[in-house]
This record gives sequence, structure tokens and C-alpha cells, in this order.
Amino acid sequence: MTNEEILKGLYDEVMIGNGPAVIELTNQGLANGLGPEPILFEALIPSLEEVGARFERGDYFVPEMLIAGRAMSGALDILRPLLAETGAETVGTFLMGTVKGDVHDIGKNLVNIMLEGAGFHVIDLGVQVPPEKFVAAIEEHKPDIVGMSAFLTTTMPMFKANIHNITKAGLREQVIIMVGGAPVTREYAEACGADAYAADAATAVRLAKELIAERRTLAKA
Ligand code: B1M
Repeated sequence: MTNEEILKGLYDEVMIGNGPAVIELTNQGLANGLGPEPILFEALIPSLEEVGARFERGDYFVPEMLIAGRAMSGALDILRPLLAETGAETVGTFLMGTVKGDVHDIGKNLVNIMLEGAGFHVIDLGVQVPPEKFVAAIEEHKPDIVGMSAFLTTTMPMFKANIHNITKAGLREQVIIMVGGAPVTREYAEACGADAYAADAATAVRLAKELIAERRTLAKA
């Protein structure tokens, strides 16, 4: 099989949620010399985007979306160590969670993998994280950055609720708050009182590094 056929196969098999085939093709792609990035950005993510578009058009329903998501997660498990293998020193602690009411985690997990690859210590609170859990985890782990993901327009308002709770607990000045997720915009992030917004995992990593460096410089001055 050529690499092009493998990428096309991955795109098609995620679309129909064929987990075993996705795992097999991912392994085959890697054995053929395909890097994790083309597998991710040229096949897996575009396929899930098409799944979302089909769902919007009413051609797909929740079960199809669910099995496609599971198929993608299987491939991510294989790619995780490759995407995260820089061996960089810890550059900071990143506390991450998908907000209350939201079960989407593929995007969050991808951001986590890239952060780990860049040398961050990532503490993942999982999905459907209530405001009080964010507060308790900040008190316990003292992270540099708190990251919140929301993937539904109905759960995005939880950013504001979480930030309000963190402020009420007297912890707002101690942490940088970054938000993201498919429906989130920079304007929305600003309106919620977040410090940063990133549209994708690579931007999240770049911004996280910049913001920590900035804060450390300010602390020294
Ligand atoms: Co749902 N879903 N879903 N879904 N789902 C979306 C998000 C949707 C856009 C589909 C659509 O209509 N086109 C739509 C939301 C519409 C909206 O509100 N704007 C939607 C809906 C409506 C729903 C339900 C309400 C459906 C229903 O029940 N009627 C339901 C909600 C359940 C709930 O949460 N309470 C639901 C359920 C599900 C499944 C469980 C079936 C499954 C989730 C599986 C899982 O995550 N474990 C699922 C899936 C798979 C999707 C789509 C198809 C794929 C999401 C995904 O993983 N994308 C999605 C359609 C789409 O996105 N086009 C859809 C790939 C991922 C790599 O991208 O998540 O954008 P993304 O993450 C990116 C960036 O956003 C960014 O970096 C990531 C990597 O580059 N990022 C950050 C993410 N977090 C960040 C944090 C940061 C910075 C950047 O800083 C902290």
C-alpha cells in the first residue's frame, strides 16, 4: 500500500468508525515511514471534521459520531508517545479539563499530548469538570496555566462560571487561564475574562510557553 492509500484508508475508516482498521492502518503508515503529523492532520482530523459536517446535515447521528470518535482515539493512543517524545525538561504545569456538561475529549487529549511533547507537566481532570473541581485542583497542584476546553455552544458559558469561581477563591492572580475548543473564538475568550485563546494544539503550546516566559520575566523584574 502506498502512503497515499494509507491516508485515504484512514480517512475512510474513521468515517465509518472501523476502529480495528484504523489501528492497523496507523501502524502500517508508521512502518511505511509516515510521520504521526501527516496521519493526524491529513487523515484523522479531516475525517472527523467531515463526520461533524455529516452530523450537521442530518446524514449522521450520535452513534456514528461516537464510533468515529472512538476509532480516532485508538489511533491517538498509538501516536501519543511519538508526538510526545522530545524528552524536554518540564517547562511548567498545565491543568486541563473539559468543562461541566461536555463529554468531548479528543481535542483536549490532543492538546495534552502536544503540551507533554513540549515539556509541560500536564494534569488532566478529564471531562465534565465542575467549577469546584478546577478550584480544588489549583489549590492542590499550583499550576502555571489552567486550560479549559468546551466543544458546544451550550457549554462555553462554563468558562465564565469557572473563572468566576477561581476569582472568588482568591486564586485568579496565581494562574494564567487559557481556553479553547471548536466553537470558541478569541472574542468570546476575552469576554469571559480568559488570558489566552488558542484555536489548535500547536498554537496552545506556543502561547503557553510565551505566557509562562512573560510571567517569569515580570516576576523577576
Ligand atoms: Co459532538 N458535537 N456532540 N460528539 N462532535 C461536535 C462538537 C459538533 C460541532 C458537531 C456538529 O454539529 N457539526 C456539535 C457542536 C455544535 C455546537 O454546539 N457548536 C456537536 C454536538 C451537537 C454534540 C451533541 C450535543 C450531539 C447530541 O447529543 N445531539 C453531543 C453532546 C454531548 C455532550 O458533550 N454533552 C455530542 C456528542 C459527541 C460524541 C460523544 C458522540 C463524540 C465525542 C467523542 C469524544 O470526544 N470522546 C462527538 C464527536 C466525535 C464530535 C465531532 C464529530 C468531532 C470532535 C473532535 O474530536 N474533533 C464534532 C464535529 C467537529 O468538531 N467538526 C462534534 C477533532 C479534534 C482534534 O478537534 O475538538 O476542535 P477539536 O480540538 C482542537 C481545537 O478545538 C483545539 O485544539 C484541538 C486540536 O487541534 N482545542 C484547544 C481544544 N481544546 C483546547 C483547549 C485549549 C486550546 C485549544 O486551551 C486550553
